[in-house]
Amino acid sequence: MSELANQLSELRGRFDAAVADAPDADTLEAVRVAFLGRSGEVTLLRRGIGQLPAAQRPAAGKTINAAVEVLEAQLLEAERRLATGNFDAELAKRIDVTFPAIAPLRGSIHPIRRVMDDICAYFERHGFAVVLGPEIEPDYYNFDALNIPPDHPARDGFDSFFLTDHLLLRPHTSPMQIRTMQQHKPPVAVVTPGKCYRRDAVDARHLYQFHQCEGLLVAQGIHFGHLKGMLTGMCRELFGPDQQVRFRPSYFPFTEPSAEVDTTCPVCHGLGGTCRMCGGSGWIELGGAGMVHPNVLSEMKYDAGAVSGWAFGFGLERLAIVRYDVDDIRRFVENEPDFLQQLA
Ligand code: FA5
Repeated sequence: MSELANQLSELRGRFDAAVADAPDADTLEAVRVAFLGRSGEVTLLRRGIGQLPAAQRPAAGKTINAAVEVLEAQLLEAERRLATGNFDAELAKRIDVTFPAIAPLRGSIHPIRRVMDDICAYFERHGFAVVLGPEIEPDYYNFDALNIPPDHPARDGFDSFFLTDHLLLRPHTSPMQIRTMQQHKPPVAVVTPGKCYRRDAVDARHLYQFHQCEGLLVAQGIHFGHLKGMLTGMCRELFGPDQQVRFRPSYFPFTEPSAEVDTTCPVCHGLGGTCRMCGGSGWIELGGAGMVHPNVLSEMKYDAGAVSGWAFGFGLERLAIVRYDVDDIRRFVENEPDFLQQLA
């Protein structure tokens, strides 16, 4: 082997070891400079070609060029190896594949929907049908047929959104009493949940869009005791046996006698004072109820002498406030995931 070949072979040995030991890109660059740089060992060998006899120079040049190609390929390969190695090391540092996976966010049924479903299930178990009705109703269904003529002051209590002179967003679900009795002869037993709208100022217990569930039972021999029993049973089912419920005499043009149903305020627990939920009374109103007025039965061509009935309309948000111990009705429409998750 020529002297040049010997020198190259010895140099290769050291080059291989240096490349194999290089822990990072900077060291690798230093190896490149030491061997292939302007004053590197291989460059010095190339310069030595000039001192060889002319006949040997072309072969020596070829040998050195071939060696440079091999060394450069080796450097490239080492660079690639280091880059991938770093990536794997970074990956190992940042990702612990044994760490428990983050569970995906799960949706849940909205608390108002849950209350609605549970009320419907309770009444269905007692033989009632669930029916739904329109949210836009003529004033006849909202008022006239419910014994509230145009000049009746009770209309003011249902601060309504009128769309035209005679068409409005329903302020209560009671129009469904009328639609039910128009379509069916007695006996009828329905519950009808849905959205209602009123021009009420929003506060801890009022929204301008809320939900009610109406109930209507008309048959022979129905009396107030049946109403009281069914509504007390519903509150027990929703709230448990310890929540106090009271029937307070009240007035609705479409029922006689009428009552409002209250329960102990879930915020002050009946203490009143400056409680902003109950306004200091210690009670919050859940809904209205009463025996269907004979004028309404007659308007529906029912024989008021032969059948009697009761009706009720409860606010679902109010029921949910009590059931889930919520301090403000607005939480049900803010759709705050943490709040909804807590009640899921
Ligand atoms: C009525 O709407 C009658 N239609 C109820 C009724 C039906 C009486 C059948 C007799 C027979 P009232 O206006 O009181 O009644 O409303 C009933 C319930 O709806 C209230 O007790 C309350 O729970 C809920 N409610 C009324 N307005 C709002 C509001 N702005 N925000 C949230 N809930 C409301």
